[in-house]
Amino acid sequence: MANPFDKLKKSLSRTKDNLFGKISAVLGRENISDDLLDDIEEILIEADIGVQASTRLIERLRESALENRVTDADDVFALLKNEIAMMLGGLKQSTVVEPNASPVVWLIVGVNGVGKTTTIGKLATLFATEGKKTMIAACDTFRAAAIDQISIWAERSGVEIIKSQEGADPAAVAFDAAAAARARNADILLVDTAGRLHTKSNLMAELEKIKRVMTKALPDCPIHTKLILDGTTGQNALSQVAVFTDAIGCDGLIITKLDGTAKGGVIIAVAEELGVPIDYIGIGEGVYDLQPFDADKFAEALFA
Ligand SMILES: Nc1nc2c(ncn2[C@@H]2O[C@H](COP(=O)(O)OP(=O)(O)OP(=O)(O)O)[C@@H](O)[C@H]2O)c(=O)[nH]1
Ligand SMILES: [Mg+2]
Repeated sequence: MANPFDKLKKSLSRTKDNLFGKISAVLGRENISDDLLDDIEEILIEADIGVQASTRLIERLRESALENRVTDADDVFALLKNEIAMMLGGLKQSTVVEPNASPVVWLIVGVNGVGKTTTIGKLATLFATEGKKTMIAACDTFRAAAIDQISIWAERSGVEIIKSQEGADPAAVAFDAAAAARARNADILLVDTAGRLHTKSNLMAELEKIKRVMTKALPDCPIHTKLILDGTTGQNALSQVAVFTDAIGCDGLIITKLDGTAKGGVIIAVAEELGVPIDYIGIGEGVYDLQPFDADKFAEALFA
């Protein structure tokens, strides 16, 4: 298996080209000037880093250029790398096993197609290999195919799944899964949820109900809500965080599909503007294509 950092670098190569390839091209052209800084700012914004983070990065570059601490392309890259690592590093990740309270519940939520079910498959495999007793609740009962899909992932990762029929009440499945996880002494219960119902308010009401049932069934256990974002959607990811946070709260993000997209800069916008911790990133469709998010490594991979 490829070394994880090499894999990360390879996955981020399109984002990197979109950002630093373009910045390299303008830096080769002229000395640092206001015009050049404007060009760099435009590249940052176009690369989905967001206006707020781009403005801050340009301000830092301008200050450093005035003080003569940044004079050539290498200095510009070193400064951007450090600043980006700092923006990303301000976020704390959540721990999977918390003392004296098991199971820990992770409600996996997000709009349709972002990679919820796949991410649960990857997490289940990861946690199981780390020796954590992991279980899955199949609370996306909206489509029969969803139950089949999560069942395949459960089998692949060798973890137990609690499921029901298509059309069953997801909150009832959640209740059964909570009881089973407690009875089997599970360390972590991963809850798959629907991404689309008839309306958005239906979906939010359903997620809220699942959360309520979990909290009631496992009153002494930490119930986390992890929002899955598709890294290829760019700035739209920011509004998804706002919608889900308002409706049900969310204490961590998992950003998927960073492989093969040029829009991975959105992770910097998310960190700078929203401050919600990023727990993991998805960098492929395979079971091992998930990495804990590491700010320094991520920034390093963007410049390596
Ligand atoms: N390239 C890539 N594809 C991914 C990644 N994560 C998920 N996918 C793909 O995205 C597609 C949708 O994934 P699902 O896991 O079914 O998404 P979901 O959020 O559960 O979808 P719904 O249940 O319909 O809301 C699948 O084809 C996955 O293989 C990733 O990190 N990289
Ligand atoms: Mg799904």
